[in-house]
Amino acid sequence: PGPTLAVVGATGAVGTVMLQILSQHADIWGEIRLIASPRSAGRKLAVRGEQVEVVALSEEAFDGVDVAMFDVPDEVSAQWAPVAAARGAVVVDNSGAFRMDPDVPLVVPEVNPHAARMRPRGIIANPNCTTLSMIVALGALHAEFGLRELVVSSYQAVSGAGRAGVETLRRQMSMVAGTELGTHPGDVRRAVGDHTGPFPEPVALNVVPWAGSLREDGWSSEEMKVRDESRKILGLPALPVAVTCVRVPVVTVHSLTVHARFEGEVTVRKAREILATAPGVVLFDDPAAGEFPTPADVVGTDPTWVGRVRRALDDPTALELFVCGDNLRKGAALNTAQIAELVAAELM
Ligand code: 11C
Repeated sequence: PGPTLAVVGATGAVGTVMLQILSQHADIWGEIRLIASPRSAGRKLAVRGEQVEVVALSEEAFDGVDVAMFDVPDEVSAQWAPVAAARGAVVVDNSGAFRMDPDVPLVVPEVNPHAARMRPRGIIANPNCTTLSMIVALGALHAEFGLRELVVSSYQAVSGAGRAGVETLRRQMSMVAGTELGTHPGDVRRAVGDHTGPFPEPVALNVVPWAGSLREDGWSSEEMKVRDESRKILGLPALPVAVTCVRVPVVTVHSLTVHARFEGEVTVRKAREILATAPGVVLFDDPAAGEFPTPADVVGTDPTWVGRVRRALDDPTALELFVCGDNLRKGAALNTAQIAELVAAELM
């Protein structure tokens, strides 16, 4: 039989997509063990067409596990990923706990697969979903043109904040549907009252220029992650990155506008050729025909979709792009599964 895989956090928003992906990909695993908090233990979940009982997180739950995919809060990963690694599992962790640890590689299989082999702590980190929603396309352009600067704005879906984010948007939408709200200052806020869930402001009929927690000098944690993680994945530790993260009323799929400056002059023709042939990227860019990616079409798909490819009007070394990626698939569960599959290939 193939290696034993543990899925830790199997019942969450990302865990649910992980089980779907494991059911869709080539079946390389022996046992798949589902692990979650004691609250969820005993539940049965479908994976590979079978009902599997969820077991509670404990040291013994990792006995015999070769690869463990974690999607749990940072503090749970910080405590339990080293436990799983000490028991012999290679951990692929989707929290923020280890991403910037110099002894933990941060891996995107299309961009830096070689990094997955150097893992002195037995832990490989999976990037944040906002970084992942653009980095495959940027990695392809960097390989050809040499990236020198990034300026990005995100349009992030509520499922980035987990099930609570989705429930909050759905509830707020039911509160504003069929009304004339959105026409007077504060009317949407009064209508949704306390029901803002994980967001600091109403997200229905609104956009919120905030994701994550407050960091130094007014930056958000999400903005710092996009900067730090992009630098680490691309191997450009001094890359200038300016980023503003914004939450929008979309259930799933993060979008970004990207201004990318390169070493020398670029052409749209060459950029389109690169994006059209890069693994994991789909170029969907014909504005004359009304063709550009939007979350409503991209949701549930694997690739990074790129449209609106233009050369900067005032800088022949820079490109403007609009990028969409499913934050639960490539942004989280799919990239984690791809890394786990790289490790499994080493073991077999
Ligand atoms: C969001 N990207 O959309 C965040 C959630 O570091 O993995 C993921 C947080 C992380 O809110």
